[in-house]
Amino acid sequence: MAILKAVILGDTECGKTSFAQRYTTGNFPDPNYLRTTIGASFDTKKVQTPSGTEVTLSLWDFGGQMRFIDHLKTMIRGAAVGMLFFDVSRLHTLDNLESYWIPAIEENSNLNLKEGDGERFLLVANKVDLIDADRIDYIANEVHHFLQTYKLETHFISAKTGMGIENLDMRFLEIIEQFIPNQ
Ligand code: G3D
Ligand code: MG
Repeated sequence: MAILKAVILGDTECGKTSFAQRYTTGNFPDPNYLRTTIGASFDTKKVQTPSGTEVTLSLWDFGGQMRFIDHLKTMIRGAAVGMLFFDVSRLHTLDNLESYWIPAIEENSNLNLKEGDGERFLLVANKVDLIDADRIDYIANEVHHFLQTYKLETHFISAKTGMGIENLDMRFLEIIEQFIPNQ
């Protein structure tokens, strides 16, 4: 079975671990048990692409502490696909994707997001349960830049309520299918 490496990147507290837990176990973790991720953690998940190919996804979740920067490099190396997380209630986390996380990917891999590899990633706008609809319209406008510049498609989700996760999952499977490494 093909193994595909996927990375989840973005500032701390954006809900990456909450999402990864829900994605691999189906449950939102009890915040009392959600400790700040130290270094990087990874989990595997067997998925089936739309055409029926089975793939083992190794999903890497980076903790975000800069003293573990070496883990970040290891994590990014060899990643085929991924998700870039920001928190809709803290929009500087969106800016940091462009100023920090996208350059970090490009420096530690042979991917170039502006030159087509943006299609390997999804932009994930998490915590939509915290904001109202007007605000979502405003943010949809802000993320348009990422679509134009990197072809990064945005998904609004709540790792807490589960909103938007089914769509994100379906779309991610299509991307996985497109980038399964040759056996
Ligand atoms: P990280 O892995 O990106 O650092 P975490 O983020 O998954 O550790 O989540 C950080 C905090 O945000 C946690 O709360 C978590 O419960 C909360 N959170 C994650 N996703 C959502 C969401 O969709 N909506 C809301 N409202 N909260 C979310 P604590 O209280 O532990 O800091
Ligand atoms: Mg975490």
